[in-house]
Parts: sequence; C-alpha cells; structure tokens
Amino acid sequence: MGIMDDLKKTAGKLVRKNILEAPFVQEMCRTTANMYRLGWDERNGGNISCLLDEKEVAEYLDLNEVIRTIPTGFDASALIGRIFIVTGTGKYFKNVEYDPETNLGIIRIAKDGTTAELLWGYKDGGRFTSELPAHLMSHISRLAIDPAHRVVMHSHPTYTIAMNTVCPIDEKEFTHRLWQSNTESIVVFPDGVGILPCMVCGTNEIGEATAEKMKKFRLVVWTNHGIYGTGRDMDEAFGLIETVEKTAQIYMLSLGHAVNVIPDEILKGLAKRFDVTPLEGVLK
Ligand code: 2HA
Ligand code: ZN
Repeated sequence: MGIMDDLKKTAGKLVRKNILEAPFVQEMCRTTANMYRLGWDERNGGNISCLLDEKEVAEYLDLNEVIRTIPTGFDASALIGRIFIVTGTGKYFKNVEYDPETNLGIIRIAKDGTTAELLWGYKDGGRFTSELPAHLMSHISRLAIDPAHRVVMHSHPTYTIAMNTVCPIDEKEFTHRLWQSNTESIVVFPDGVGILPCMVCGTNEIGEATAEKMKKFRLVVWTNHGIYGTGRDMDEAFGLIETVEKTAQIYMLSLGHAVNVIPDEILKGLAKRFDVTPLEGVLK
C-alpha cells in the first residue's frame, strides 16, 4: 500500500467514533443489566438481538473490515447485508456492562445468507447466542409485518415460567388469564401471547416454530423455559415482557384464591377505551 492509502486509512480511523459510546452498545449494556437485576436472566440465560442501521454503524466501524466469519447453520437469505448487535453464547447478562466487547458482537449476514461476518466484539473468540436461529427467523417474520421492527429479546422471567406449570398450553387460555389479572395487560398486548410447547432449545426447529408464531404475535412463550418479546425498539420488547411477567406474578400470587378477576365486559370496555383490538376468540 502507498503512503496515501496509509494516510487515508489513518484519517478514516481518526474520524470514527468510539463504539463503546454508541447508543446501541450502551442500550444493550443497560438492558442486560436491568434484566439480570430483575432476576430474569440467571447465569447465561437470555439473549437479545437488535437490527442496526448501517449508516449509524459506519460512524463507529469500518464496514469493510471483517474480523472473522462464523457459519450460522441455517438460511437467513432474507437478511443478507443486515447488521445486528447480538449477545454472545455462554455469556452472562450481569457481565455485559463491564466488558461489552467480549460479551456482545456485531454481525452482518453475508451474501450466502448462511454466514455471519463479525464486525466487532466476541473478543475472546466467542460467537453469537445459541438461539440465533430463533432470533433471525423471528426478525424475518416481524419485518414482514412491520418494516420498523428492530428488536428480539429472550428471557427467563420467573413467574411467567411458573404460570406454565399451572396453565394449559393454550394461547387463548393463557392470554385470557393474564388479561383477567391486570387491567394493563389487554391494553399492552391486545394481540395476546403465542405459546410453544416444551421443546429442545437452541435448534433450528424451535427457531422455525417461534418464527411461525411471530407472524401473529409480538410475544411468544416457550413452555417451561421463558419468553420472547419483539418490538420497534428495546423499550417496546422490554415493556411487553415486563408487563407479562408482572401480570404472571399477580396471577401466581393469587392462584387458587382469586375472587375478583376482571370480567370480560370490563376487558371489552378497556379495549374500546384504549382503541385496541383484542385477539379473537379470547373474550366471551
Ligand atoms: O442463552 O437462554 O435459551 C441461554 C438461553 C438459551
Ligand atoms: Zn433461554
């Protein structure tokens, strides 16, 4: 390389901003810390992926510099060229804020649709979450419904999982019991909660099943495991999971003793007042 190329490269680096100060890195740090402290993400539990804007990422990284490539093991052709920030496999949410570059990675889906190009992070040689199939397939489902969709968030909130042990695997029944326990619920998730039966996690099969549910729901419960929330931003995905979990807590605390659940007439009134359309077939 000539001296001019060297100079250009140095100049390019100089104007680039510090990625650790990027809002999307900081938001991942804040969110994972929050989720850990809420008790939703023990050990290496949970994972988050967020679709990033290429122009914004280019303010921090040279998009021509691929650190290494990692095969994904499935076809994500619908996402070729898209860039995501993703939590790392085996990494603890409680540690992300202290070492984002090891615990997070920024990947771009390569032209073959089955390879991830690492642009930043996973500094210890690590890789993305084992639940990448569920994340990317869910992104594809949600983007088809809402081009503004950005975030897929997975977590193990305690009361939601507890509710699985006492409630049939029936998304209308599960949704109804939540709506009946807290007036906020029908307003926050009128579209209800999708449910998968207990399945082996980390596989393409659960990824495909999750993505299928995501064609209809922003929230999908994995029976005996946890929940997925999606949204246009971190607040929406987090707020959905937070509202389900709080409501599941109310449900579990009153289990067997409830004498004042919210009547369907009131649920219909709430839907009308807040101008939302409840999932069909839940209210009588
Ligand atoms: O990343 O939550 O579902 C750990 C998990 C697997
Ligand atoms: Zn999990």
